[in-house]
Amino acid sequence: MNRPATRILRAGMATPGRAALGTSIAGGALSALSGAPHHLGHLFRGRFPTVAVTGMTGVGKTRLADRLARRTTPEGSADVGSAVMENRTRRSAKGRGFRFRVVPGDNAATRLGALDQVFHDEPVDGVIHVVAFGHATPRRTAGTSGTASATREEQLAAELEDWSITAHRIAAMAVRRGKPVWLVIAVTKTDLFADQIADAVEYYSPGSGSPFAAKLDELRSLAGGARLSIDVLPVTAEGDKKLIAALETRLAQLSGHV
Ligand SMILES: Nc1nc2c(ncn2[C@@H]2O[C@H](COP(=O)(O)OP(=O)(O)O)[C@@H](O)[C@H]2O)c(=O)[nH]1
Ligand SMILES: [Mg+2]
Repeated sequence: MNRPATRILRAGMATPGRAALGTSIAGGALSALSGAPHHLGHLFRGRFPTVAVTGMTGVGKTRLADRLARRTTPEGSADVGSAVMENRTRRSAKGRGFRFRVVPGDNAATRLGALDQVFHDEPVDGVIHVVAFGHATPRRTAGTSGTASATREEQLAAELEDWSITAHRIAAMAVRRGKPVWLVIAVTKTDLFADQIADAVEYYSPGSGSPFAAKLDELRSLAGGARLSIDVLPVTAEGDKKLIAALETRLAQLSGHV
């Protein structure tokens, strides 16, 4: 379980230079401080890498983003599925951190707008695509009672459809962008399938021959290997905290924090 999951790192895709970032901030901060204060917000926003959190409804995006942002999800009050973009900020020591943009999983117009925002208008530095190996919590249609249910096969099919849409957006962004983009496939809810974690990681890994992998391979060839790094990491928002810690370590590496 602690063995590193599939990790594909492209040669020459070193982490963004910390020195370069520091220099531009230091230089800019002084002039902004003495000048127009409204520039400050923009300046500091630039310090934290932005991360899109994608994946279908009920898969565990909000929970995971809350864990990463050290925020407690209100028990009971949390509605599965959200139609609006959720923003979470993780502030860590030494002024490092992340801005997470949780893209709504529901196929509403708001989702399209959110996808445009994170992959086009204000392109993110990285993407956490959340999957749950067929364990997404089905969303009940408003006004109906009884438990919504879907088989694992149906869930995996829905997840695949969701992934094709997102993968195309990521490919388009990677092609357009001058700098490399990273993608982490976060296989969450592993507490629900603790004995199948290796199988799940395999299913979501490039080159594994699964339907999900086929789309991942397509994304890699569209985007170009040097432009995109892909990690597959098992996590859970409910159980083993070591898995979240491993994800955080990887995010820090990918963002040049360490
Ligand atoms: N067992 C378990 N349940 C989880 C985990 N992550 C999320 N959930 C549950 O799955 C449901 C959907 O999670 P949520 O984060 O709202 O999904 P979202 O629609 O993708 O934002 C909620 O009832 C969560 O409590 C996890 O790691 N393990
Ligand atoms: Mg949510």
